[in-house]
Amino acid sequence: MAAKQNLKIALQKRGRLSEDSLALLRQCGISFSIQPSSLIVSCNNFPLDILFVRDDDIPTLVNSGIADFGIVGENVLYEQSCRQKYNIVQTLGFCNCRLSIALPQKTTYKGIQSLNGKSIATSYPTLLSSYLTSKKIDIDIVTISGSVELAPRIGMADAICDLVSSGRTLSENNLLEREVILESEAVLIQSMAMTAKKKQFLQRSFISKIRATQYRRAS
Ligand code: PRT
Ligand code: ZN
Repeated sequence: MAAKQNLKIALQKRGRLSEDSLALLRQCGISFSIQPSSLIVSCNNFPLDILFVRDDDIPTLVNSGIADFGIVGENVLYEQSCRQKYNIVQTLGFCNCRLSIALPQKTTYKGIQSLNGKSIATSYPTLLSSYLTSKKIDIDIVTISGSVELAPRIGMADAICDLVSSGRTLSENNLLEREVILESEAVLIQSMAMTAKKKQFLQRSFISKIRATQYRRAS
C-alpha cells in the first residue's frame, strides 16, 4: 500500500527505458516485486513508491509534484520543455539515441539549405521547428505520432525527423541520416516542488548511490 509520505518515482511502464530504470533502483539496493499489471508498487526496504506510466507523462507528473522524481529521455523532456519545469539531477548513460533528419537515399542533399521548402514528418515538431528556425530554414512540418519512417514512401512528406540508434530502421526504409539535431540519453529529473527534507533524503539515499555506481562502472 502506498504511504502518503513515501517518495514517488515515475518510471516508464513498458518500453525501452523500463528495464534499465528498474535495474538502477536495484543497484541502489532498493527491493520490490512487480506484477505485469502493476501501476504502483511500494518498495520493500525503502519508503519509495514506483508509479508506472507512459514516458510522455513523466515530465508532467514531476513538474506537478505528483512524482518527486522520474526517469525519462532528454528527447521527450526537451520536446515538452516549454511547458515543463524540472531539475535534471543526473544523466544516466542508457537509452542513448539521436534525433535526426533523414531523406530518401535517392534525394540529392547539398547541406541543410536543401531542406528549404520541403515537408518533414516527425513526432518532435517543437524540437524540429526550433532547430530549423535557428538555421533560418523554412519547411512544412507534418506531425505524426508513429511509423514516421513510412512517411516519404507513402507521399506524406519529403523527409523525416525521428530517433535513431542503430540506424537499421532508416536503412530498411531506404533513408539516409543527414542532420543530427539532438543527442539524447535517459536522465533523472527532480520536482522543483520537493520539500528540502525530501530532497536531502533523496540525495543521500539515492542520487549519491547512482553516482557511486556510475563512478565504479567508469573506472
Ligand atoms: O508507451 P510509451 O509512450 O511509454 O513508450 P514509447 O513507445 O513512446 O517509447 P519507447 O519505449 O519506444 O522509447 C522510450 C525512449 O527510449 C525514447 O523516448 C528515447 O529516449 C529512447 N530510445 C533510444 C529510443 C530509441 N533508442 C529508438 N531507437 N526510442 C525510439 N527508438 C525508435 C525510433 O523511433 C525508430 O522507430 O527505434 C527506431 C530506430 O531504431 P534503430 O535502432 O533502427 O535506429
Ligand atoms: Zn512515449
